[in-house]
Amino acid sequence: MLENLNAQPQDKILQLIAMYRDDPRDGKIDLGVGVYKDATGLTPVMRAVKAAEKTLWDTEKTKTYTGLAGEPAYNAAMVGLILGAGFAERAASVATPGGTGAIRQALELIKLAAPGATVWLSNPTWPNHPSIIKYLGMKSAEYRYFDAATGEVDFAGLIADLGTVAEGDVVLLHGCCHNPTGANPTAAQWQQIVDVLKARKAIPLVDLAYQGFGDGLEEDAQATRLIANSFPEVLIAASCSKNFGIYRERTGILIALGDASRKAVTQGNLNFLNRQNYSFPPDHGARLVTMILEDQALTTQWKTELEEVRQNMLTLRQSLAEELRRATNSDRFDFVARHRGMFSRLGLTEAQVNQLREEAGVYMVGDSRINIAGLNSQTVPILAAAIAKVIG
Ligand code: PLP
Ligand code: TYF
Repeated sequence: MLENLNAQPQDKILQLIAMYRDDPRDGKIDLGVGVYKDATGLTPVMRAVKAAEKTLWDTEKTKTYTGLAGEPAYNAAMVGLILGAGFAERAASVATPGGTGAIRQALELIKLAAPGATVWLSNPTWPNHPSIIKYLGMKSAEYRYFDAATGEVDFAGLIADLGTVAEGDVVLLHGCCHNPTGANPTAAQWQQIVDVLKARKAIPLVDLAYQGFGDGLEEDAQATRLIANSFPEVLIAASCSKNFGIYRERTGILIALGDASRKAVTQGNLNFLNRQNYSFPPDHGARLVTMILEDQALTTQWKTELEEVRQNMLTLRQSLAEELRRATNSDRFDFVARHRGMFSRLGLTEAQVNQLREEAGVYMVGDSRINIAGLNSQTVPILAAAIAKVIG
C-alpha cells in the first residue's frame, strides 16, 4: 500500500525553518515562520499563561474526557472575546486544534451543508487555505487583494471581484492582520466589502488568527463584529496560538452564527465533525485561555503583555520603514509602517529573496513576506542595508 504514495508538496514556510537551522553563519536573520519573538529571539511563555498553568496544576482534579465541543466555558469566553456580548443565542461553536483545525472544520461544515459552493480566497492568502480546500475536493476561486506597486490593498480589484460572487458562495476574509501581505482594509472599506457581499448573498468565513496583534484587541475584532452583525450566517475560525502565545497547545475555535432556531442542529453537526476527525478537542490550551479570560487579574496581565508584543512590532515597523527610506533613498517601503500584524510583503522578486538568503543570511518567505517580530533594533539597519543592496 505505502508504495502507492507520492511525495507531497512541502509547506514553503515550514521548509524555511530547517534551512535557517542548518545555516552555520553567525548573524543569520530569521524572518520566516509567523511566530512572535522578543528582542532576544525567544518566543516566551506569557506570564499570565504561566500563572494559569500553576493554578491549574494545583486545582485540576481530573483529566477525563471533555465534551465533543470542548468545555462550554471556553466557547463562551471565546465568543465574548471575539464578538462581545449578545451572540450566545446565534452562536454554535466547537473548540478545535488551533486555528488550522477551525479552518478545516469550517470547510468540512461547508462541504456538508453546501457541497457545490465555491470558496473565495484572497490573492494572496495563507497557503494552507487553498491546500486544505484542494485536499477536501472543494471548489475555490480567488479575489484580487494586493497592489504590489503600492503595498496596499487593491481595493478596486477586490470590490470588482467580490461583485461576481454567486449566491451561497463562501468568502474567506482575514479578520485582521492579513497574512501574508500585512495590508488591511480601512473601516470604511470593510463596510463596502460587507455591502457588496450582502448584495451577492454570500456567506463570510472569517479567519481571525491575530486578534490583538494589529491595532488592539477590540480594534482587531471590529471587522469580524461588523460582519457578524450584518449577515444572517457567518463562520468564524479563530486561533489562540499567537495572542496567547500557546502555539503548540493547539487552541482554536470554530463559531457558526445562524438563526437561533437552527442553533441546536448546527451545534450537533459541529460536534459530529469533531467526532469524525478526533473526537474531543485538546483541552490544556483552551483551559488556560478560559482561566485567563474568567479572572480579572489574569485578564489584565495578559492584555498588558499582549499590548507589549503589539507595541514592539509597531516600533519595529516604524524603524524598519525609516531605515529603508534612508538606505534606499526612496519612500518605496513606507507601507511597512502602515501595515499591521506580524507580516509585510515587501514586493521583492524571488531572485532577490534568494540573494538575501545566500549573501546576507536573511531568511524570508519566497514571496518576500517578512515576519516583523524576527527583527530587533540591531538587525533592522542590517536588513535595510541588505535590501538596498539587492534592489540597487
Ligand atoms: N490562519 C492564518 C491566516 C494563520 O496565519 C495561521 C497561523 O498562524 C492560522 C490560521 C492558524 O494557526 P494555528 O493553527 O497555529 O492556530
Ligand atoms: O504563516 C505563518 O507563518 C504562520 C505559521 O502550516 C504557520 O501562520 C505556517 C505554516 C503552517 C502552520 C502555521
